[in-house]
Amino acid sequence: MGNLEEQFSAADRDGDGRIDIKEFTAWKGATLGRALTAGDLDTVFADFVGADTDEDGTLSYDEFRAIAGD
Ligand SMILES: [Ca+2]
Ligand SMILES: [Ca+2]
Repeated sequence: MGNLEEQFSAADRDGDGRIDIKEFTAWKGATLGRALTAGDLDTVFADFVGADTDEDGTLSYDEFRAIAGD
């Protein structure tokens, strides 16, 4: 995987500068390199909600960085 900006760009498939839950789920699957299980999806959804600090239903770069960064 590349740096965090590259990961954000890769995750933001429609290029609108925000990562929605579908994009986040797809990115997690790509990161794990396998299909997500039902248990994975629960975790991914919890991560997404926890990361969405302004509760607008999408992740900005800063919000993404907070969970995907080092
Ligand atoms: Ca997007
Ligand atoms: Ca947000």
